[in-house]
Amino acid sequence: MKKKILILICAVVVMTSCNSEKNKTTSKSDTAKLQIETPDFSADSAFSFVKSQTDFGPRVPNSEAHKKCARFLKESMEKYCDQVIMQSFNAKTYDGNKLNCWNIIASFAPEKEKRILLAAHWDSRHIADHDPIEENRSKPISGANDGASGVGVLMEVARQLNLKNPTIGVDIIFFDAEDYGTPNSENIPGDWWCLGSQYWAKNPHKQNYKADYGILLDMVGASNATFYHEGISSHFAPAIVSKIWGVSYRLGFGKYFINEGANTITDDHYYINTLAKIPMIDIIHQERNSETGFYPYWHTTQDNIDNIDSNTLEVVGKTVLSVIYEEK
Ligand code: AHN
Ligand code: ZN
Repeated sequence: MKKKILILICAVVVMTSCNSEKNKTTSKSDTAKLQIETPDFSADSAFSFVKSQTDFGPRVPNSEAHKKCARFLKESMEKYCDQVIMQSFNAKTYDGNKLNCWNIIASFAPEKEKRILLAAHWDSRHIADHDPIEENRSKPISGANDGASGVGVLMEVARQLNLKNPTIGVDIIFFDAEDYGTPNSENIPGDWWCLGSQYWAKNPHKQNYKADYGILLDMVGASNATFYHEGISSHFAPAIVSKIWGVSYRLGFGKYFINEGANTITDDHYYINTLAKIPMIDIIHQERNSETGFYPYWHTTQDNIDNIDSNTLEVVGKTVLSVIYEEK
């Protein structure tokens, strides 16, 4: 009797192990198939890149946190990219301040002719001027979404490009001083937003720098973000908009990347299009029913790491990576 039970147990063990072996094989080949269609992109890694930035505190130009974060971004990108250039410059603000700034330019295969440009801004806004609570409006923001999210996605993109090199060359620029524009309550004529991209467009890191096109990420980390065809993007680079929204739809991200027009935003890509003459689109979270047209915590103290959703980072990262790997 005991022997019979033992045999039975052995048989069950062998059967289940065979079975699980079979399942393993099936799921492995499934994964391999999926990998061809969707590139590897770790949402957790991207999230931790966002958190590392916000852990420094608000990255307002001239602050200690800003300086420390610049160093962190430089050293991180040096691990993944072939070349990193720190482009330092001074910028004059709407209130007569002088800011010490850096555009951080990281390149893959800088010698290649055919290349694309990816960008996000790494500074965070000095004032939460859209905060519902009056006392908060003079405080700086954490900028987890507005700034750090785009940079975090591009850091993970860089980590993946280092693991699996694309055919084309890629430049990743983290622009400084995008968000030091005039307070909501003031109207001071002048180009006070996007100071880093304005500087780079007039002083590219390389003479005769060329890229086929560019992709800007701005506010790509909120839950259920909605990315519409932004106005400047559709005006200067309609074919790039179609390409990117098409890739995203094929990956199953149609809930995020919506094929409808939306507001025109003065963002870094405006200066890359008009001054550097590189067609660049903006993947930026807009909402039809919010007061500002942006996500509800825009330029408030609530734009912090607690309101970052790694699913959104993943959707954007996988879309950008697929676009890059499809370029030959
Ligand atoms: C304007 O509100 C004119 N531009 C906003 C661009 C921006 C600010 N993106 C992030 N923060
Ligand atoms: Zn902003």
